[in-house]
Amino acid sequence: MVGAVERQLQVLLTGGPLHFTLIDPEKSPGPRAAAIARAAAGAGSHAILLGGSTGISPEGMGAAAREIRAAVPLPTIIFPEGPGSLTGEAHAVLFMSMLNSRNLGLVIRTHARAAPVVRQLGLEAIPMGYLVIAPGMRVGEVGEADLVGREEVERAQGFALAAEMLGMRFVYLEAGSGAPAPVPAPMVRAVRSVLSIPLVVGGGIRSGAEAAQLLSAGAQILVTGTITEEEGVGSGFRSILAEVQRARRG
Ligand code: 1GP
Repeated sequence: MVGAVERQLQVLLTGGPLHFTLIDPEKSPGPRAAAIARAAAGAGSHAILLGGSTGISPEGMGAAAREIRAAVPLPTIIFPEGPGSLTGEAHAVLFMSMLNSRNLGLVIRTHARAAPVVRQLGLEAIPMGYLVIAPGMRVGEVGEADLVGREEVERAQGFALAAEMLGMRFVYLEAGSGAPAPVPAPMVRAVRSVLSIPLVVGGGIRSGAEAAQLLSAGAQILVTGTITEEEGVGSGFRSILAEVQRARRG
């Protein structure tokens, strides 16, 4: 069943592409997370994702989600690292399968353990296929990803289409947090061309120019994390948001 947060995102997507701000509660605990969220919302970001580090606790996640929800009216969505990321303080969780992991736990087995907890917490689950593209960075290593090469466009299309056929309602192409370059625009364009569900792109987006390339290739949701952890909501972040707003107007 499509929940309230997902419906809200669907409505927003009818107006053009969106931007999500990823905040890591380990690097930016409670009050700092809220400050980043406030600034990001002020700059026009559409949702807050909470996640990132390994070893996050439900308490840390809960405190950050609580403070963010008190600070901004945006959807606050868990971008889980594992069951330890779950807290009922958030609005929703990206219930995602790492499609190209060699570890079955990250494909489906952890989900079987987490699903009853998600239900018990009353969290909205947003089903998503998550595909790690080279270089993959830390999530590629920890996630034991069988990385999709940057030129392996048809392989990426196959995974994405399989996710849609399995009933997942979003596909996320991830280059890895802090990647030296984002997912290549030709791959984004090719994947988008076979999908009818929204395409999320993240990892290594640091400039308006990169955002513009990805948006014109058909990315519907851009995710950035490192830029705000390192620079706060500065000119780089604002230039990315300006491109998203331009695409929404255009
Ligand atoms: C990581 O795609 C997100 O999962 C964001 O990446 O930290 O490089 O912005 P960055």
